[in-house]
Amino acid sequence: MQKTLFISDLHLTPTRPDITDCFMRFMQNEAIECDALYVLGDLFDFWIGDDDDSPFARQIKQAFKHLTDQGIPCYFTCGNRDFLVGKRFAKQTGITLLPDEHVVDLYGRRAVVLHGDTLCTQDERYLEFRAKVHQPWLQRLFKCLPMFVRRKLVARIQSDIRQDKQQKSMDIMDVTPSEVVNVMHRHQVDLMIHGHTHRPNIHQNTDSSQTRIVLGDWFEQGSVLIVKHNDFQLEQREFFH
Ligand code: LP5
Ligand code: MN
Repeated sequence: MQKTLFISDLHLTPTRPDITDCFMRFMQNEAIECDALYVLGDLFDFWIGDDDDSPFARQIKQAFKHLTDQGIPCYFTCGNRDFLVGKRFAKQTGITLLPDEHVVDLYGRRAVVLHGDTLCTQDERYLEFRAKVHQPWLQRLFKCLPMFVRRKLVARIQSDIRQDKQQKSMDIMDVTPSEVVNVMHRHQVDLMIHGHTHRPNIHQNTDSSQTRIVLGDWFEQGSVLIVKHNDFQLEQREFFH
């Protein structure tokens, strides 16, 4: 049976081996049988650079390499937590890096795929922050720092901005409907697939016949979108403790 799989928002980290185990099982048993795997951002809790050669980083890279070696194409869109995944990671794993917005053909139906953070246009403070950390010169500078300094800096910034996020309303952190329409219109598609908001759902707009599929996060269970011909299923995968 032909199927394409989509995942996002795993937030993999060495401190959550239950998530990593579920991901490894998914890669070995499920992804190995699909036509293509799309990872739509936030695979990692934070990615500090492609030169991360820790056992944890190696384990994840190896899982992708195994898949792509078997001829399964893997596509990767960067999220707001792993925007430093780059060419070296792609080369080491065999994945294909996608731009922020990308159109895919899913068994004859075209869909725009993206992480989803850029759809939240009301979250102005986040978009300002995003513009800052996406500056190439700043990224180059960050990658020159020793690993332990990068880790410390990230932990520091994460704890500094946690309060800022807690003060935001749920509405501000959801997608802006008009931006969803804009992006679909720009790409001339009636289907959008994204993650980021952690609000898994299949939104069907009956007026415009547009569909927006939101992937789920991997905090308490795994979450996978399975696409077959004209069929979309959001499924969960259990964690074992
Ligand atoms: O990921 P999630 O769902 O928790 O929250 C996101 C937005 N938050 C982020 C931050 C990341 O999670 C963690 C980033 C670690 C920083 C590492 C920087 C290393 C430097 C690299 C340099 C190349 O993306 C959150 C959104 C939420 O999604 C929903 O959409 O609201 O956004 C924020 O909380 C951001 C704050 O609002 C911004 C606060 C401004 C603070 C300014 C600090 C300046 C730091 C400059 C960096 C050098
Ligand atoms: Mn995100």
